Amino acid sequence: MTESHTEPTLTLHHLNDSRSQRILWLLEELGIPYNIKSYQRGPDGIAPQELAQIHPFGTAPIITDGEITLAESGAIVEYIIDKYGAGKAQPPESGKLDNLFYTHYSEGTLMPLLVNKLIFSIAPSKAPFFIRPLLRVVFGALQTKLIDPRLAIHSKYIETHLSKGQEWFAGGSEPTSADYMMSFALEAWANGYPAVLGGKTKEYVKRVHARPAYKRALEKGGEYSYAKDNF
Ligand SMILES: N[C@@H](CCC(=O)N[C@@H](CS)C(=O)NCC(=O)O)C(=O)O
Repeated sequence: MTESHTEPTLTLHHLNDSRSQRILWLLEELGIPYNIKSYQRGPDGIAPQELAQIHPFGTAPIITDGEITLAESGAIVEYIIDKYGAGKAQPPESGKLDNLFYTHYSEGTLMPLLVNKLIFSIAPSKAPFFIRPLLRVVFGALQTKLIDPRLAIHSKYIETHLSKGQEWFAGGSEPTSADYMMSFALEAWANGYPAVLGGKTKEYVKRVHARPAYKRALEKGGEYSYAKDNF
């Protein structure tokens, strides 16, 4: 009998140092056959134009699967688990609400705060040199008054949740959509601004990084700045 090698229909459009790393981790955990097409950010950090030819947003991740083209990592995570999960990555009954909450909270609230923090930190250095001192004062005040107090609230909230003695956000024995979504936000936070993160949260990020599937995802995706555990 001859072996049949059918090409996977699913392709992940992967940008270096980006949210598409969480999709790679998911695909490796689930053991789903997939193609990967890699894109590199330019020197300005912006995604290359080729990504906008796949989906008008031009951001990562994007997947294509037969006729389907899908952007937005939360939608992609849910689509893949639903279509290819074969019963894996499901929360226990007791963790369904947590799974729902953390799956949406990551991109809905946490990532916008972290992205604002990043923009406010780097904006002054992008301005003409003579207005940089003024901008440093303005953006510094915005961080201190607006962003940092909120990040402190969110850090405490996440730490309290992860202090209940459970390994994963939905409380089961394996990662679920909540973890695929929270992993990127927390590893980016741990690498950029670790001081305010709690011990259980840091342990959680290290737990994600220790998964064999996560390590395989790193090999497939190439250089990724947020996988370092030096926090
Ligand atoms: N909420 C979207 C955000 C997508 C997004 O902003 N992706 C970033 C990478 S982490 C990107 O492609 N940035 C490059 C650019 O904006 O040029 C998602 O979760 O997919």
